[in-house]
Amino acid sequence: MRARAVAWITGLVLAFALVPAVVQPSTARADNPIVQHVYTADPAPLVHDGRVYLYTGHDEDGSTYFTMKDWRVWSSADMVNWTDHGSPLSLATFSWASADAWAGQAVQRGGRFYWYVPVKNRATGRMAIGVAVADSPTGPFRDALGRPLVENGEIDPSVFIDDNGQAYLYWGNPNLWYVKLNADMTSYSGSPTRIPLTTAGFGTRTGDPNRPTLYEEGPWVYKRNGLYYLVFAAKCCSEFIAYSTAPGPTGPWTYRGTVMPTQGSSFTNHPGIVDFKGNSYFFYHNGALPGGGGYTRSVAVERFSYNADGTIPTITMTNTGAPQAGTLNPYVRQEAETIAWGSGIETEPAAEGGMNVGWIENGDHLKVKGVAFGSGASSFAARVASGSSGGTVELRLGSPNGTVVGRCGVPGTGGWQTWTTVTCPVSGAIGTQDLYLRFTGGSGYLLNINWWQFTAGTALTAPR
Ligand code: FUB
Repeated sequence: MRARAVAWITGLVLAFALVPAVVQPSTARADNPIVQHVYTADPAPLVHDGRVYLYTGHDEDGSTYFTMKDWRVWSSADMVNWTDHGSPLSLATFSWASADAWAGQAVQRGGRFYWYVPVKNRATGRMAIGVAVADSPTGPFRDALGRPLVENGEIDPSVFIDDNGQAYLYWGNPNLWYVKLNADMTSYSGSPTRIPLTTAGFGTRTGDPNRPTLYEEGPWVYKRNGLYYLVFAAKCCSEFIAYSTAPGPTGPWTYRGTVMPTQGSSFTNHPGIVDFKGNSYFFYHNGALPGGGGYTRSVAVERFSYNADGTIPTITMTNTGAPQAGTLNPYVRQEAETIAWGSGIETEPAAEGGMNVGWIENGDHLKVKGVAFGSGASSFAARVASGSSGGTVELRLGSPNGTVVGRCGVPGTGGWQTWTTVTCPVSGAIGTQDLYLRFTGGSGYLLNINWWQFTAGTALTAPR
């Protein structure tokens, strides 16, 4: 998505008009949706080693159907600054898959990461569940089996590992299925079992005799305080998120009501719930970006607290998102693709490894939220490349037009992946601030940036 800054802000205002819960006048306060430079859908969060990893689908720009070809991974240590890890899983990973990179979930077991996804089986033309495996939460992922794990034409796998080590795979639309996974996480015991879709278990749908309950798709299963939760997308095609609970992983399920009402311009929604750093978070998707809608969705997050009896409160979509869980340390290397809000930028794999921010034009910016400068920074370093004549990285506080605390010139380096490190003095960066990297220069693409880092201390030279 190569949104330009002005069109972006105009579109943002329009988009927020579509989200009735909260209307914020300033882009500076917007942290939902989580990602601005591509459309994302079907969130599946996973907490690992002090970070939350977010596995999503990827809606193509201008899409008019669920023509999805790859999945994306993001991660955050604070729920507001999200690092883009690119696309370590795509249809091409599964030699037997032809289309429909739809809603999946990744789980960890025994130091490995297993990502369960629905895709269309080229040979049968039916939807099947594949499983990919990696040694790291960000991949690279490879097809674990070279064939579907299970196939019955239904979608949206969710995997839950109980305290006793037994893992369960749930999936389904229009039915709801489970099967017990073996400890290898890539095979199962017994046959897929259909969970009875009773109105007591999954609520009452009116108007569709073929679907008497609210269950539609997108199951998300977990356990909290001995109670099993099955959160799901309810009632196509203006979906809301509902949930059921049970005393065991296979039921019997009791319908508990709405988690998130129908809101926004996407006719689907999709749940993901985790606890992180002592709080609970609900992930979902909507159509809140410019150009957004039912096939151009974006993932967002809200913090919530369970009621004392374990029920889930009603959660509404906001554009402010979750409060920041901690601060960001500017005195260690930060990836440029760690972003709270990006305007006009894109990302791509960097020749040096990881991702870089690119397609930067005059006036584009990155917001990094809650940067803990403490008693002050003296200098800034950035890893940059430019296949043109370069530009300037302005370091501003509070807003894209806020106080300038540093300016770093970037020369042409002879190529968009020809990297060099530039440094410049910094003055006035004190306390905890929202940092904006604002890019200026001539016309066309200016520069790429791979990472940045401040040095603590007192500046000898004021910014020019
Ligand atoms: O993203 C494609 C499909 O839309 C997912 O599999 C469903 O859950 C719905 O979100």
